[in-house]
Amino acid sequence: MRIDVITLFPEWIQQLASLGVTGRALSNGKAELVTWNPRDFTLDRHHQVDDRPYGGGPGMVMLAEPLALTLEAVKRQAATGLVSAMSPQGRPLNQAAVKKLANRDRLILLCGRYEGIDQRLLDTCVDEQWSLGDYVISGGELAAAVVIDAVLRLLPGVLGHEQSAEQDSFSLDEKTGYGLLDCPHYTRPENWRELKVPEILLSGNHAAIEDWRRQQALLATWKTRPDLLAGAVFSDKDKALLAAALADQEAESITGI
Ligand code: 9D3
Repeated sequence: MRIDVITLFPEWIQQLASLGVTGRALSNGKAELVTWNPRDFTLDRHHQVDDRPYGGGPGMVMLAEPLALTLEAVKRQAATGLVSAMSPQGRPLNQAAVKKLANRDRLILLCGRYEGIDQRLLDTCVDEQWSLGDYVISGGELAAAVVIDAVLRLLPGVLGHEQSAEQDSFSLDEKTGYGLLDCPHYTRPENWRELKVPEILLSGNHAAIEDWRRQQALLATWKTRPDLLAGAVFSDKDKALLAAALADQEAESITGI
């Protein structure tokens, strides 16, 4: 996969090239990361990339022309590809969107700064906009970094264990059509400051362990992220596991154990 990132802070994005999963994917040649600074595509003496908003108001707006010239240079170097802007006005990113992005052989990520980008550039040169969610961050670079990390770890051969990506929370279960939060995890020691590892995980009974993990995942999702279960049609097994977990919880809250 080739990823082009248009940003006023290319060094932030370039850091990814040396770190963790993204670093490995890039050094293994599974992906190529190229950054472009719109400041290098300004034609004036001051290399101006932003200006005051028409109509007044706080902050600055990114100029259309340097971004258009940058995008034209990107496309000269590697034919076509959808242009994705990182923006608080975008569709919220989720794992289903990440999977679709990972299937492209090219990503062009445009990072906004300041109050935003001139709307005419968005209307004519940008194909889609992605947000990280309903909170404010200072610019698109962190969002692009998130997209790049989430996408690269889905590429074949990037993660150590091929299955890891598929087992993650939120990977929509093909069979049931709903995604769950992860179950709790434990490692040594068995007794840490008087806190024991759940007995079942030490039992060696793999079928029972699998059921327990599924049950814990269902319960965690039900309690913390009921939105992930909206419209879910539970299998009979999941229904039984969740009902039993909720009944246990109810009993605990009554008896206080
Ligand atoms: C008061 C209006 N603000 C819009 C919510 C102004 C504003 C805040 C932050 C304009 C731009 C930004 C910079 N943020 C991003 O570029 C951004 C972002 C975000 O702030 N939240 C979630 N996802 C993203 S992706 C890019």
